Amino acid sequence: MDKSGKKRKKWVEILVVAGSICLAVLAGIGVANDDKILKDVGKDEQKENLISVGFSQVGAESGWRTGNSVSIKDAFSAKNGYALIFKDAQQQQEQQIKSIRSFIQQGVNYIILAPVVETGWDTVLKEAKDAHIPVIIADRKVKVKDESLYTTWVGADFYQEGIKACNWLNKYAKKNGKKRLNIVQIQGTQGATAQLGRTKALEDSAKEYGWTILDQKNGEFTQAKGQEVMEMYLAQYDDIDVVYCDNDNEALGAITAIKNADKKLGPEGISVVSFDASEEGLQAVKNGEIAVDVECNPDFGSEIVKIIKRLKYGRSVDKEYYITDKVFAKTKEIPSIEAGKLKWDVVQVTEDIIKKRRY
Ligand code: GYE
Repeated sequence: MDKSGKKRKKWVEILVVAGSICLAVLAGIGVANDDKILKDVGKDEQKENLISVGFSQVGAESGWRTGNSVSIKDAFSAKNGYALIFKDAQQQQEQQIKSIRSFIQQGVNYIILAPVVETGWDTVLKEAKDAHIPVIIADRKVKVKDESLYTTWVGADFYQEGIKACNWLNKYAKKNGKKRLNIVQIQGTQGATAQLGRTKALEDSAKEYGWTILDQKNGEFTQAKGQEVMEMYLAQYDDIDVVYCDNDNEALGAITAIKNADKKLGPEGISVVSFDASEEGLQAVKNGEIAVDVECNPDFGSEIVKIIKRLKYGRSVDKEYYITDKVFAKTKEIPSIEAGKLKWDVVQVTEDIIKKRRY
């Protein structure tokens, strides 16, 4: 080899060595960065075989809904072995249908659907069934021609919740010497199971106890709408005894409207009946602003995890799973209530109960 050839070889060697050092340093940086990035991620979380779950949520209209989203996110965490795709549909069924189609396209293992309304799901659920993806319906129900289009449903008995509220109201009216009641209802989203069940219970009870339903308008389960509807009622009627609100957010809005109109809350003025028993709702019960609050517990993420585990291990599941609810009031002047053959003790709201509320 001539002199220049030797020189070239030396340069090549230097470059190779320098290159290797660079690669090693870069790799080192990479490792260091990975460690840093993953420092708070447990070994379990790094497992690649997470179960993928697509969840289509109605929106964020109420304290109940927010609590429900937290419950599902907590239960389907990576730490628990799940990859959750969470989609907020902002109250729109079309958004939910789009999300379900994207879950199918992504080939998720399971779909959870919290449907905004009961009808209009046949086509998209058929698509999920054809793709062999089990669908779990959460909270509100779906009405489909073929029930095999979904695997199971988890939620509350909304009609029974309404009957519980009305049974309490009947005892309360008697205690306060009221023979007749004039009631206005602030309804939830039209066509949602919670609205349908609570409305039917009120209508059936009005017939049974001889109450008058003055009006029923949609408050969309929100505080702002609840207030707006109550303002309309107060402008139109001067003989309202009770406002029956389909959830706590509407009740809180109605209370603001009643206070702004300088009307009294309670048996000498307008009594507020509500559902959910969220932390804010219970606070209003304790303050004597809501007369009775029938619980609707949104914290059932871990129930759905159990159902999915059963499905994963090839076990059968029931078609319906009911979540049980309590009844809350400021005092125990009405100690218990009944719905059909069932009986519940009324729970008196304490600071401790409010503090422990998760939603
Ligand atoms: O009562 C209300 C929410 O479907 C049970 O929806 C649910 C209802 C709940 O927005 O607060």
